[in-house]
Amino acid sequence: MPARSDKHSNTTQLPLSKDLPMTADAILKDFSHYFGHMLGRRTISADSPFLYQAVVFAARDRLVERWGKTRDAMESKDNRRVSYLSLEFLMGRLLRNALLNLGIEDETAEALNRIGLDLEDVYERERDAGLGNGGLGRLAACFLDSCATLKLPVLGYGIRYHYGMFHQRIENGHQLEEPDSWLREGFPWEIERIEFTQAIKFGGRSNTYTDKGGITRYQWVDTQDVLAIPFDVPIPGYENDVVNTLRLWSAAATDGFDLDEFNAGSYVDAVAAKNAAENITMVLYPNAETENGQELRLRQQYFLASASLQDTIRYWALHHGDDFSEFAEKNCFQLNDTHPAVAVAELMRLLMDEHGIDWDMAWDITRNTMAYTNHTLLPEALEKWPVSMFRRLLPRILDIIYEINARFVAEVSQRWPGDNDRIRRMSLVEEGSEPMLRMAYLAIVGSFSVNGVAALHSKLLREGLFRDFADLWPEKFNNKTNGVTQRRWLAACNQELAALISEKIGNGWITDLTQLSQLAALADDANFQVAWREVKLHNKQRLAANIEAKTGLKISTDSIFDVQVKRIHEYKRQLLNLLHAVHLYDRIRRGEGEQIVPRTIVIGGKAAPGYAMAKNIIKCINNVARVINSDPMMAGKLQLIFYPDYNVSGMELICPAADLSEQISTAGKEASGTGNMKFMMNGALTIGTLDGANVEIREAVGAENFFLFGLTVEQIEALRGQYDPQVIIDADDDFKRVMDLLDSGHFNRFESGLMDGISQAIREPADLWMTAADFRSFVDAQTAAAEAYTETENWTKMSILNTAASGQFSTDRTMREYNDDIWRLLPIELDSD
Ligand code: 62N
Repeated sequence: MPARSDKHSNTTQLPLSKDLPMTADAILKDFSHYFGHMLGRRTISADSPFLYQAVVFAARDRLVERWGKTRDAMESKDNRRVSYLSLEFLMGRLLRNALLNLGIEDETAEALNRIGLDLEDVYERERDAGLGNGGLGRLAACFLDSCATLKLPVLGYGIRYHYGMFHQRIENGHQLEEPDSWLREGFPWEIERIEFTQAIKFGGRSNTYTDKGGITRYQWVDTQDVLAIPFDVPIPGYENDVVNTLRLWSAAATDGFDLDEFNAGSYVDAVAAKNAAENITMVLYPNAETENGQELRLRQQYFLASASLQDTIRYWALHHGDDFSEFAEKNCFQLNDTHPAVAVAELMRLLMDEHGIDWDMAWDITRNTMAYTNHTLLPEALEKWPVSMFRRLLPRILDIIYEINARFVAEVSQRWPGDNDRIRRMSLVEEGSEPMLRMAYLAIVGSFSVNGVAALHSKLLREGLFRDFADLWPEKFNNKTNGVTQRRWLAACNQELAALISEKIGNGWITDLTQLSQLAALADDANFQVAWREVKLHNKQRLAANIEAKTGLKISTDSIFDVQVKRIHEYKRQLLNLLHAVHLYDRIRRGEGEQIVPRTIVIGGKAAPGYAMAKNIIKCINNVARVINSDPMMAGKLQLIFYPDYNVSGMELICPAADLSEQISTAGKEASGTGNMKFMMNGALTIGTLDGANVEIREAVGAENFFLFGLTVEQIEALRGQYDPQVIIDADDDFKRVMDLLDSGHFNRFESGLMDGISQAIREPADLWMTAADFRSFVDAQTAAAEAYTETENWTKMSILNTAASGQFSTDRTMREYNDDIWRLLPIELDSD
């Protein structure tokens, strides 16, 4: 191939040698080269990190070839592209999915076999890339997989945290947080791109001057700059030769950083002070819903927004110079919640201050490129920042937000003259002793699209949280129900079920999940049912081994695996699950053991380190678990497991093994849920409330294949103000006994008072989560589920029907909808097409 010159910039392209073969021979040869020559190792032992690294390098070479071709195809077309801005990408492990998508899992396994190694052991060496808290971060990762598979030109922009989501250790039932130094042995997937480094401004002040044309312009001066260095991670599509990019920014000090603040004698101190800059990307904030206001967090948000926008504009200038007339046609920024919402003001600043564009044109561009996705209905979780903090850290950005607000308020008062209350409600600035910026409102005002993540959630946004804005701009609001990628959440994590499905209906479901509906015709087939149960049993055995390795507890696979894994939060109601566990314990103790269907309850999830109630819930679960698991009366009937350090890799073992999926949030509180979809896809039945995407799951699978319980959103709202949990408890003997057990000290013999907090929370008339209100219907639905489980053939049928009906919960569908309604991208056309 001849060297190719680039018409836009003064560069030439290095011709790649012939494409690398995808054979076991070639993979083994490359592996040996990396292990022996590059990493300089000779001794092969299964648990060596270098072995894992050498396998990654061999795979990465094959990705890099396709990466270059993808880039060439995009550059030659200059088509519209999307930047997905997210503070979190919860990628998990990458090797198995990379090999699956490249179509070389068998060849790589064969290559390693020849030198006596097992690819499965190599997979186990990889640490999770835990750059996210939970659903929001994992959704971003699933989106990237689907976009690459659909050949959509979507670039992920995030932060390369040095420390990802903390590891959870359980000691005497308490959660202890340990740092996740996931980069310590290196992250062989990434490629550092120092050539695209950007400078990010902080502090200083904003200044006006008059330009050559006599126009007043603004300048942000006397700043302390921090460098943003990008690290690229390849994102392969499924067997389509597309490789997209996840670009993660890492902070570094500039050479001049702070040096002038020290005298000549303090050179060493001055260099040490570079830490302040580099701290920006040190650690992921582990808050899943609230806890706001940390200055370092605002720095992270602005750092991501500014670096990513500058990178986009740098690329734009390569092709278009200073002509921004088509910028909005060719670019779109999808904001993953309000975390990167400061991008609205930052794009205004870059266009005006750095590129000389006037306000009206800059605003036109901004409002036609930004799109905002909301992920929460909890009003207390909406991000707000003190104006004073913005003034200190981002003075020029604050100017711009004030100007946006002034023009916006004028628009509102023109539409509703004299409606001062409405203006106060809608203002981007919340007045008070400490004025605050409302980031969700900034995102709405600055975007052309605002979406929720499940049908119910989007409806509640329009009618509740964002009602005033939906009145003003109804056309902006839309729904995009979440999904999950079936490549990771079925094909890779449940290979036995995947093989069984493909044997019957072919493997088209891997890129078209709706094909799973063909399984419905087999739901009554006796032989298929036997095979289906066999796979579930193997997956339960695999999880049992994993739980024993982690906790030392042996669990019985001859029981319902009843699973709730997700972040610990009051609205998700792990407490309701615990009440049911105590109720079963109580029944068995009172001699009803014969009537109890054996059950293993698994609860897993992390609590935000500052969320005392969530940490207390973990402790209480562990205390109840210890009593249950050590009581001989419970043997063969009931076990309660707290799964420690739940993460992406944990879910890959858990969701294939579950019989019953707990989705039990208070109606109107869970935006969507995505774990619910992973469980359904793997043949679990759901016990759930009418909340988030549960509503759509139940519609898809049919009410008869779903265990519904609990109050609806409307009933919850109607009950507020007259809710009296004590009356509910007193009227229900089962509930009374459960509360008495909790209050008696039975589960906390030497820890007096431990259960008081949760007991009081359940009895609290102002309990936002109304746990007691749903106790009876939850217990009844659990009883129905247990009875259904004993009818093995019918249960298997329902399980198959759940998988069969999960087709719409693929992120392939979600991404098609984003693309049809918001992004309007053309697929990447490779030369080979
Ligand atoms: C989840 F700003 N949200 C939803 F730092 N948030 O709860 C779930 F405080 O219902 C959805 O299915 C899912 O998004 C995907 O749409 C969620 O995971 C966070 O992780 C989060 C992280 C940080 C913050 C706030 C929320 C912070």
